[in-house]
Amino acid sequence: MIWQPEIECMEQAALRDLQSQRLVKLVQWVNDRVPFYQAAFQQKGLTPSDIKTIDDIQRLPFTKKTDLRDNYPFKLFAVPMSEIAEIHASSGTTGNPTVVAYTKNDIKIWGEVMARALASAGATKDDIVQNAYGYGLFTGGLGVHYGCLELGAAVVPVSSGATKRQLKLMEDFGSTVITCTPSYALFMAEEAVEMGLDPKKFKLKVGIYGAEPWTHNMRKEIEARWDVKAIDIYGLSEIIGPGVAIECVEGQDGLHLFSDHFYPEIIKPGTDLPAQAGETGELVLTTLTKEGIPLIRYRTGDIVSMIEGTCPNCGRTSPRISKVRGRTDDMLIIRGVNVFPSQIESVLLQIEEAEPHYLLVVNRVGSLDQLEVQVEVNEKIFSDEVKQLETLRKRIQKEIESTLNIVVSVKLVEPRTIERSMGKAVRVIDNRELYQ
Ligand code: DLL
Repeated sequence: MIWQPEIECMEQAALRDLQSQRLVKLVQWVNDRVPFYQAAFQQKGLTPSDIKTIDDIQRLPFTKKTDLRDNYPFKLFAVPMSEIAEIHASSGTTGNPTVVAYTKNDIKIWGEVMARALASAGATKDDIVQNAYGYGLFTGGLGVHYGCLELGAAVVPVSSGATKRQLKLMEDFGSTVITCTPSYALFMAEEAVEMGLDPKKFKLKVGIYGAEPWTHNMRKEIEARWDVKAIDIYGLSEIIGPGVAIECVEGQDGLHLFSDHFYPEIIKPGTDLPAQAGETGELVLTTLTKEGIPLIRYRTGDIVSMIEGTCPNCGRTSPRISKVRGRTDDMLIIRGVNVFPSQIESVLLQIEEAEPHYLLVVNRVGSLDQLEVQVEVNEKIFSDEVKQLETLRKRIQKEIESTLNIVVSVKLVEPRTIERSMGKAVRVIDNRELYQ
């Protein structure tokens, strides 16, 4: 179902007009209210009247995560605190957290785009949505929650964790939609089996998974374990939270980006230059309608490609982004070769004997980088003879080396020894800083 067909299926020309109007208003809005933007525009010799259409967006300066941190906590807010309805923040492992804020109208728009997202995944008001994204400062829980209210679906605000209770509720309530990270979906399936339940027998029809990178192969794995459709949802707190883009259940082929609110550009990584049409690069987003803390040309760090044109599967006209391939800052450089963890995940998940649980550990030995891929195998394989395990280990090593063109070591580890995640999974431990 298309929640707002008059917008989601808008003619391209009308969409561009709307984007232009909104950009003009936004530039004036931040120039009048946020000294940071005023200074940034001045530095480029720009005044708001220079921005007349959406095509002028390329003249505007970029914003980055460090701008949010440097202006901690409230200096990028464009409205007085009396207008702010909700504040969220990233956990921020180092330095200041990233703070974001919403006016009442921003929350209304969040609910709307999330209702579009849920509908795109096939949810309706008849569904019971078990929302296992964390509630709290993380935007996942409340974002999905507002979307369910708007859609009219019954939301179960169970949050992440307490997995046994989670599964009991899922069974007793007959939840039809689950929302959580893909890694938590796998963990829940494992726990269900441990509890003597068959994940395929739950009433679930669809899972809406996001907040961390996951490959197509991981999708197959989750779909097979749960017998559900696995839909990819993308978003980030700085822009709104979940609800920036989502796949349609009809195609599961690219994530529809709600570009009437979030204007996308793709930039060649490491530069300020636009990528060619269809080329993979860094996603840059502008919040066209945000009041509380609008962001202009925000560098998300997420690596995607973009497909323009009407979706042949559902008819939405907004551009689609590919699944996120990784982040500019989680790309590993191993002896000069660029490696995304998702490339390794993709290889591992094609190997039947390997479980979808892995950890990448990078060390520096002498002056050389060494990547160790730890991967779990199941009970049956693990109890095999040493010789068979060694053959498997070598096979995995060869697959990774020939796909990625790097030398790696592979360590097979016992079932259920790699730490499970209820939120965003940690897949990489880079010890190289320790040696510097
Ligand atoms: O993760 C918002 C969200 C919640 C999205 C629930 C989807 C579902 P942050 O904590 O600010 O916000 O993290 C944002 O997570 O820049 C990406 O690097 C990554 N990310 C989010 N969704 C996806 C996805 C939420 N579907 C950062 N695939 C983003 C890959 C994703 N990476």
